[in-house]
Amino acid sequence: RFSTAAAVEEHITPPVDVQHTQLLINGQFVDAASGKTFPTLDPRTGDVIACVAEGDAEDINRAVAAARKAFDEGPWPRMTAYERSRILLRFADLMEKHNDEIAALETWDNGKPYEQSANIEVPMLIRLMRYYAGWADKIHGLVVPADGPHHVQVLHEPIGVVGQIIPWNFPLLMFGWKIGPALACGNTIVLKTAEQTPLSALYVSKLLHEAGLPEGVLNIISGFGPTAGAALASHMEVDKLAFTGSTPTGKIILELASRSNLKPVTLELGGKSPMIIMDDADVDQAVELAHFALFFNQGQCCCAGSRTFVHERVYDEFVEKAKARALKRIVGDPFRQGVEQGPQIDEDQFRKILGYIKSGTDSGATLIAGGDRLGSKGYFIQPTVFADVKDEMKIAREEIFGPVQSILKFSDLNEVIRRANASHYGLAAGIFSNNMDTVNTLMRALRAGSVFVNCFDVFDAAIPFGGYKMSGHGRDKGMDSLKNYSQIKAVVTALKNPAW
Ligand code: TXE
Repeated sequence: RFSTAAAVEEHITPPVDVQHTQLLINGQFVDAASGKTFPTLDPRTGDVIACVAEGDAEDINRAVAAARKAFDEGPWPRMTAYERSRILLRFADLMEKHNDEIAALETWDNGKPYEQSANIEVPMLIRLMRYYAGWADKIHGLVVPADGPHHVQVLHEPIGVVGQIIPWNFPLLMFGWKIGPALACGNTIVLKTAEQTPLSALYVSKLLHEAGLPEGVLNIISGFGPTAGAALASHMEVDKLAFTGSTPTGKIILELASRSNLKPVTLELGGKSPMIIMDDADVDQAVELAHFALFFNQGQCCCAGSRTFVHERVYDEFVEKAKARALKRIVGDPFRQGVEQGPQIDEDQFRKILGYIKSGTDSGATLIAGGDRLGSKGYFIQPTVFADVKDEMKIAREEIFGPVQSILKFSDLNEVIRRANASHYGLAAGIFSNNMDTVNTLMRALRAGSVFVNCFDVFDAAIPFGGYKMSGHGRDKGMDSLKNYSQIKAVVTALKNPAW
């Protein structure tokens, strides 16, 4: 049984005030040059939370000029790496102090359960900042034993002004994945938040300045993709661009970068990740893991395990139990204790998901749970499960980005490898098995940037994350992300006396 209508229609007042709605340029909160604002909405109701300054090309110009000056003349790239590291550590401490306010703002603007924001996501952001603070003074070059009478050094330098564009599904974590490595390497930044979720990045950026970040190093522009985002991607003074979002927008970004100054681009895009349940599985555990892999964050994860492949020997039992688990999922106001699923982010996503549910039914998949909205306002959707899904159906090929599980049957290992890899995407894959040979075969054969074995969505700061194929290029998190934000300089010095 779904949670009662009351759980999605009686709302708890968020325990936080909105403090910052302006753009952050050169260390100051300022209005947009045009004076325009746009509303950011509460996904529980569709009501306006606050009106936020709407940045466009002119504001991107102002922010890039500030970041350029901070890079070319400011103290940031010139201070010692240890000093940069200490600022990031102080930032982490301040966020720890304000953990619950930050979490409340994130939940209000995004709709994710408060318990998830407060106990998982804000702590992960804090851990991430400490992780990159630790890297700041460990990024060093090489001395290379080249042939000939030369002393050869390879220096790792910051790349310059970095443009970053992030989505709305994990507003704070995406903010951290982007700014952490860029700051540790000594770059300056112009970051555009998603139009659906501008609030939490502004709040924590204020704390970062309190921690000692010099002005102009981090500039935050709220605004829309085709205006502010496109201006950032095509800016001639931006030295590198990092993007997380949809595959179609990733293509546009790459084109804008190549048409302007050929800035290098890293992309983290969509996915259609397989979650493979083998026949040796404990079915109860497998159901729970596959449920988490898909439904976590209202199904709004780029790496969601959105094709649940189940071995034919355990298929019937799995389907029955997956249905029961989905029916038990607690949907409601995300500020309510114990709620597992809040509303989807906005009307567009809500309609898109309901469209996919209709497509699943129309194409002959068996709807075994959910299938409709929940309540009469806001963007709540029933946890939905389809069985008997076939590879060629739209729901098995395209990113739904919502609480809709698709279960597919398979009968042998080679078959599931072929079918799991038959996707333009390659972001993640899950394996559930205790058979070492099966796990080893699968984890080597699956073409995905993350393979989770008997777990899913483990996002620790130290683990690199990114995609194969049309899921993007480059890696966020881990030491690999530092490469995105470093320039390499070879210094070759002629030796007068090669003997020494
Ligand atoms: O994404 P967009 P949307 C997928 C998911 C979702 C779909 C659409 O399937 O249903 O994308 O979501 C900025 N130039 N993902 O429309 O458009 C935009 O302002 C420059 C997967 O929200 O990619 C926002 O800041 N920037 C994903 C960011 O791009 C532009 C997370 C993401 O928006 C732009 C989110 C332009 N022309 C959605 N157009 C993941 N990989 O995690 C838009 N933007």
